[in-house]
Amino acid sequence: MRNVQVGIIRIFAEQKNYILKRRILIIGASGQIGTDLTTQLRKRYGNHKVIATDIREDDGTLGNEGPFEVLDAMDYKAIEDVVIRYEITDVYLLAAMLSATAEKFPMRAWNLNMNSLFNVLNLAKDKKIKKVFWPSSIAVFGPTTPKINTPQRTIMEPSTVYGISKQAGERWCEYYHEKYSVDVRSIRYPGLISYKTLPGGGTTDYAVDIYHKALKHSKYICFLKEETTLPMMYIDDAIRATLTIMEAPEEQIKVRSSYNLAGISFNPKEIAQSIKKQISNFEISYKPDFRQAIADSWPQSIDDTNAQKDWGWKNHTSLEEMTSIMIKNLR
Ligand code: AKB
Repeated sequence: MRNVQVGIIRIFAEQKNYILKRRILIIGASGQIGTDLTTQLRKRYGNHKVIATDIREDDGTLGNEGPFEVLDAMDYKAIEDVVIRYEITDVYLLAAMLSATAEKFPMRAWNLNMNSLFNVLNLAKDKKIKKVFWPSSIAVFGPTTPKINTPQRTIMEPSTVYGISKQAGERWCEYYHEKYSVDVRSIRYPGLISYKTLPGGGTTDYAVDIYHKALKHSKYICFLKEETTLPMMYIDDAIRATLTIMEAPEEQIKVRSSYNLAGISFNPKEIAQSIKKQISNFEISYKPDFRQAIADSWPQSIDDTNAQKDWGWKNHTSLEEMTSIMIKNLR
């Protein structure tokens, strides 16, 4: 009995120590997820405890709020140096090449997406950091995957360079957790929609670009066909999911590859209709290109029962709400 009590006290003391000492490193902080995530993490834990880094110089946004460093996600020594200097405990690795760009530069995409992950997983394996967040994607699924309500565990034969790298990454995350007890947590993000950054080489990015063009020119030429339904999510929901999974007690995280996450599903015709309600002269036309094949290989909707059960996930923002927020802020 006494041993159990001593054990519990020790776990609480360790947890308290970790919370007090928590220092966060974000790699790829200037991208779509990083821009919003850095601000939210700084609000939660304090500006000086969240170190934003990116391969590009800061444009004055993140560096004004707190520490910012130029950092190459492929450079293990440089990452290790930042980890030691700032006494980092948690790393969010957001640097990656997205689906459309990765089709043009397969080897560069593979090298960036995989080597950056190994750099961070190895730091955790060697106990230099405590916790890792790594984003996966609906791109891990492929043409042979069931398209509607795609389950957590199902056929996964991705047919894109990006999808292959994310699928391999998921296997490595699970492996490092099983073999080396690395506390790595991950979400399969759907297409994300936000207003703070411009589209960054993804296939779902049409759903960001469409708002910019609607406000500027009242028209948009879509590179996907009108009926191409894809899983999507407003950025605030995605950030809330990321913070929730990272703050959940370790034993609640039962999936160590990556969690399915459902938001809203819509196609170009439906998003255009929601924009037209606010910009009545808005017109959409369609000119599908190579990105159509990528979109056709992905699911239309996602079953996220595991995320709901394990760490209480629930999406909030609807398509209509998202359209109002996007138009108001971009205006
Ligand atoms: C992309 O379109 O490449 C990304 C994704 C779905 O991961 N937004």
